[in-house]
Amino acid sequence: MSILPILHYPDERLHTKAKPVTAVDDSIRKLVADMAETMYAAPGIGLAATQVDMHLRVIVMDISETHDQLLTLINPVIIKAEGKAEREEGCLSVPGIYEPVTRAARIMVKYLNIEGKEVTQEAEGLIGVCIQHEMDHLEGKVFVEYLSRLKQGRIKLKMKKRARETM
Ligand code: K2U
Ligand code: ZN
Repeated sequence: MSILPILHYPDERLHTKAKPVTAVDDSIRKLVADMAETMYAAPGIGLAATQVDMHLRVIVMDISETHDQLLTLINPVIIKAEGKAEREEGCLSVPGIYEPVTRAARIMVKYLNIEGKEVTQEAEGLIGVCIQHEMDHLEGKVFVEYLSRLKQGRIKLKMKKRARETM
């Protein structure tokens, strides 16, 4: 397994729309293993393939306290979304920035698991927010795009300054 580099906003590659997985094969299982190692090392509770410059519809998540409950979502589709809920969000691609985002309070999501089996499950709270956040990444959307233009501009400048300082 490998720890993969995570793209940082405003890297244009974060705005790539991910393509569906056509077969849950060894290459996908290797990608999932590398994404999981990368997520745990960050540390984070979710990671989309887009963030490691792999533009396939794959998400890994683990919101457990013990960091041993990995959830893999392949070709996820939200089939129902209800209510509204605001929550402060962060993002491994926008380190150090935390801002409130309003999303659906409850969702029903259909996806393929790591065995290639179709699963449909309801999600709310932190897992619901994380799934919506990660699925945005697969669409090429970063959570700061829900903020005002002014805030987005300030964050972009801050991230570009930080990138220059670490060169
Ligand atoms: O996409 C990512 O960068 C992963 C996020 C997942 C996430 C974002 C917002 C809300 C929940 C999950 C990272 O894990 S950000 C780190 C983090 C950790 C705990 C709670 C919230 C954010
Ligand atoms: Zn993110």
